[in-house]
Amino acid sequence: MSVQLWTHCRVATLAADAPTPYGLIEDAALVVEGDTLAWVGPRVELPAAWRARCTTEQDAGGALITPGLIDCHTHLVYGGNRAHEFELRLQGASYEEIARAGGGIASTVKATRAASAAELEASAARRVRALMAEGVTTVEIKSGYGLTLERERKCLQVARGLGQAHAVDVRTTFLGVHAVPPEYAGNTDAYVEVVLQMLPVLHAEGLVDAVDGFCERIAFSPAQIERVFAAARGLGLPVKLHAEQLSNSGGAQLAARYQALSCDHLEWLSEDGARSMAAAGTVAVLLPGAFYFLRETRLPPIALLRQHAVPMAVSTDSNPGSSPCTSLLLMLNMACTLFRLTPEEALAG
Ligand code: DI6
Ligand code: FE
Repeated sequence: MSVQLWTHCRVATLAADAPTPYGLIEDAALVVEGDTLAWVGPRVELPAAWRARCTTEQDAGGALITPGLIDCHTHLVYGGNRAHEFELRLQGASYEEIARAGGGIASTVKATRAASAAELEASAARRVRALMAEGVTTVEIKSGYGLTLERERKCLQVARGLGQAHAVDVRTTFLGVHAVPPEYAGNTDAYVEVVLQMLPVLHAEGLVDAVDGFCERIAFSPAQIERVFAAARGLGLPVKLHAEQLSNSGGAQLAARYQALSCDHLEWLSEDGARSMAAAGTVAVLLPGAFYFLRETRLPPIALLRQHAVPMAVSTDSNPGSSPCTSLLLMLNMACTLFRLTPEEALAG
């Protein structure tokens, strides 16, 4: 097996107990055995036994090496685009108004339903490759633009296929409760029943790593989300939630009661919500892209998250409506400029 020694690099280990910011090692060495990182540390401390086993030596050209980046919240499998809505918003329409008028997520549902699996795969592959070019090694991909069993399955299969076709780890999330599809307009509870039927089928097919929901007055109520969460946990699946993005509906407390992996967006998070997340170990996923593209003015309560030691993550929310973006590095930048995270918090996130 090949054993490679990499030198002439700085390494940000981000180790929690490191004595330096970023866990930075200035003159570092890495040993890569097969596809495993076998040793990392200051070059002068490389054990002679490891040095002797190295079959090749690589010059990293003075690069800064970080852990692989994780984009933990994307909706990157979809058809069409929403450029027209961007223009409408610039003319003064809000995201919520456009959604209520039948645009928004519903318009992407229409375009996604009309697209073939091959078309969805081709457009999503471009987005995945853009993320990978910036160092992303793990990407979470949600469904939620199909909203029938067959179409949600198609999108989740495309997502799984992207992980097989690219050198990236893909985690899939079933987001059946994303929007009420047109055929159930005015009958949200009946649609929730349909989602409850889809979940065990898609899970049995190995297509679901986690379950998400959109808890908002233009989407699903806490009571409706809770039904889906109870079913997910009953199947042993972890949950996460789009919570407190446009209003405070207590989604964070609900998610925490179901030991959610994360609550995402959180511009309207309350102190009680932050406390619940801290107690449950739920991560706060910050999405500066959506904040920026929707021209929001209310910031997520970063000080509150720090005060209660809620772990923070940063993600693209890559989607055609509220965050048409495939640059996680830009999101790290915006997490600092817009949300005032420190660069170290942003990179760790
Ligand atoms: N919140 C979001 O950020 C995305 N979904 C959601 O529930 C946006 C999806 C879209 O506008 O297409
Ligand atoms: Fe989202």
